[in-house]
Amino acid sequence: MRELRNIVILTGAGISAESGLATFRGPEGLWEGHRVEDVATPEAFARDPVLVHRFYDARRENLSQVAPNAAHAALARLDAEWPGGLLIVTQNVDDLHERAGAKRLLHMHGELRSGWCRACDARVAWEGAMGGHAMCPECGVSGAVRPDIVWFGEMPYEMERIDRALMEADLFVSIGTSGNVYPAAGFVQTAKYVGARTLEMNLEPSLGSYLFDESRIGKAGELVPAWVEEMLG
Ligand code: BV8
Repeated sequence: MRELRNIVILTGAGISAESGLATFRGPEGLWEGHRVEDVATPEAFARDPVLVHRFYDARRENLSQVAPNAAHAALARLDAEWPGGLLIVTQNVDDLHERAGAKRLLHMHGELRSGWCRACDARVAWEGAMGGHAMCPECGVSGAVRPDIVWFGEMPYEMERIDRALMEADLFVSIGTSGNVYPAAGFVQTAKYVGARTLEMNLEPSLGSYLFDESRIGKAGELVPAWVEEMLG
């Protein structure tokens, strides 16, 4: 049994469900209100920036109504106490991982609390509504700030750092994700390719469930704290 030093953890909307944030494919799925191609693509933003800003402004506003749950807290504890390598790669644009205290964390699909100025290319912390006429605090240009979110057809962030961590992983863990969206849904194959153990924790089997050495079905708020207890003993 290979010594277990380096862990990569992928999280999706399911880990934030118990905090009251809608998942994408849940019954009242986030996209049911809007067709994804109407709100989460560069074409949609070019076509109707007001609608897209309203969509992300509403989600940003909603962040202040929710709090991290036991699964976020357990991963923050593991991050603080695990002596080996650890990287939490989240597909979520909410800030619940960092509000729970996680540090070794990256948002591969961007963040609601960040703006991207297309005039000066700066990424700037953003609170409140953004709207189409927002002024960039860096360069002062108005109307060039867009949500700092990776839309469909756009390259996810920090893919090199993610690939490096996957190459060195001894354990790959996937939590609260349906395995529909790439390249995230392909990480389990990369992990298996380098001989890492693979574990899934999800409310139902994901599309890639058959690829995992172990699948634990249930709520993240229960499964993740129990798993972290096992890891830290
Ligand atoms: C790209 C930000 C080039 C926006 C997001 C290969 C094959 C097919 C298609 C493609 C492919 N490669 C690329 C594509 C196209 C596309 C894609 O994958 N399309 C899909 C729909 C078929 N991918 C892209 O466009 C990506 N860019 O490919 O660039 C490239 C190529 C190679 C290498 C590099 C670059 C960009 C995709 C990113 C888009 N932006 N988010 C926003 O948030 O508004 S994606 C968004 O959707 C999320 O970030 C997340 O990634 C995905 C939603 O999935 P989940 O998080 O898993 O949520 P979901 O609701 O689906 O599932 C929740 C799960 O939780 C369920 O299983 C449920 O059972 C479970 N659950 C619920 N409650 C709980 C729970 N589990 C535990 N406890 C609970 N309480």
